[in-house]
Amino acid sequence: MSGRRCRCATLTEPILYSFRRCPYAMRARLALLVSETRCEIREVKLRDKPAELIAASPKATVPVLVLPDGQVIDESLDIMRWALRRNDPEGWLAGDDAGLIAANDGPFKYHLDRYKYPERHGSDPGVHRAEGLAMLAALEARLAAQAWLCGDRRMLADAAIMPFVRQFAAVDRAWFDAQALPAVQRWLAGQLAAPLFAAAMIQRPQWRAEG
Ligand SMILES: N[C@@H](CCC(=O)N[C@@H](CS)C(=O)NCC(=O)O)C(=O)O
Repeated sequence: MSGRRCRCATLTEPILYSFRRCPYAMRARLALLVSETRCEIREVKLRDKPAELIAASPKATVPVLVLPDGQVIDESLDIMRWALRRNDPEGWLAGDDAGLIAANDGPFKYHLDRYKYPERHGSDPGVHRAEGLAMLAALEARLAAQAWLCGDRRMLADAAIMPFVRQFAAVDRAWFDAQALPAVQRWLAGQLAAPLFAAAMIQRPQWRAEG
């Protein structure tokens, strides 16, 4: 949480600056939906960020949530936890496995980026794919023993990590499907098929300030 406050016109519901395909924004939207938090979702383009987003959060990453009182939350996990502390009908906060999420957001994301975008990083994608796969083996071990990362139902860790595994899988779907990761593949497919994910992925036109 940045502790910043937005000097904007009085809001009646929170505003989420979001980018549909961003995995961080995706997990924020999943938590906002499951917590039944009404908000206005403003779809932005990363190459054409609105001034309102930058004014609210100068680091200008998405997602950014601006609350009706002007408080700004500009870290996806903080948005998830904020929303779920308000209302947590599925008990997601019981599955807030900070260690697992940190491994995803740190090393797994590092290897994902260097596998997915070798030209940006000057990286060998095969090396980083292998590192990512080794990390997925740890998830496989958990998911072989229980249906979800923290137990027998979806919780915060599942929603926080899934968008990154989805990206990893999508780089080369045939290769991913051929790996010995049956539990991870089942876990991913289950989340992608869920109505919650469909709701989180609704397409919206690019938001522009009126006037
Ligand atoms: N730690 C941040 C990371 C958010 C992030 O890096 N989002 C990317 C998009 S997936 C972004 O906005 N990057 C800035 C840019 O591309 O200009 C969070 O969890 O919210």
